Amino acid sequence: MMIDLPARPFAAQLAGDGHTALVVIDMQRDFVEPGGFGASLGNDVTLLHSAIAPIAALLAAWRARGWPVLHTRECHLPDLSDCPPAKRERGHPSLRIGEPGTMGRLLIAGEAGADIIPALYPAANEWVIDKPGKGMFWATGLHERLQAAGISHLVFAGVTTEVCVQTSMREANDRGYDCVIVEDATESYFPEFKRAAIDMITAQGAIVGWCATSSQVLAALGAGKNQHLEP
Ligand code: C5J
Repeated sequence: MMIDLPARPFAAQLAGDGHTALVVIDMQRDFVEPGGFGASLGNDVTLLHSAIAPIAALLAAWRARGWPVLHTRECHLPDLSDCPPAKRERGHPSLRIGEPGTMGRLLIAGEAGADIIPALYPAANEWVIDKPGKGMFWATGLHERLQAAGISHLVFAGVTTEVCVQTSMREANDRGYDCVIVEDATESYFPEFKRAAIDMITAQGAIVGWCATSSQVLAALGAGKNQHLEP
């Protein structure tokens, strides 16, 4: 069963019956809270906070239907063997990846800062994908897992729009997934980059995918209904 979704640049469809996963990118304390990696780069982390409530609403809708949810965390092994110099030595942060901050070592798996913020914490049955890159397919084995689960459509939320969300969505489109980004459920430290990223994704006839608001997605799903109980 397909579900019609009003979207930009034209109407999209989502696959029903659990074939559409909600993808929540990197809603980690290290990006969203003071003292983390995002702040070490000089960013105002409060700019990301408006995405939290829309993501929570999407999570509730997916959970009510029993549809698949996956969360990603950008993080590295404690010995940094999966963090190339091309990433670690980039820019002029006050602290680099792996150095100790107020929430533990920055972007290191298992540290408090690398975990998902409490408001959006994964449920026990949800997938949590630790990724060393910006894109969610690099070095994660995710494509094979999605294929095995019969997932064909992905709805994207999270941070930051033009970095890890956009990279993951482009990687997903190249692998054959139909993708929608949820405009109010994604944020950037740079509002103009968010706008530009969404424009690039949706330009040229949805060259990477579609864009919809969380209200449009929730309305299309008939939020709160459990599709398995009320087909
Ligand atoms: C960044 C991300 N901004 N999650 N990561 O480095 O977008």
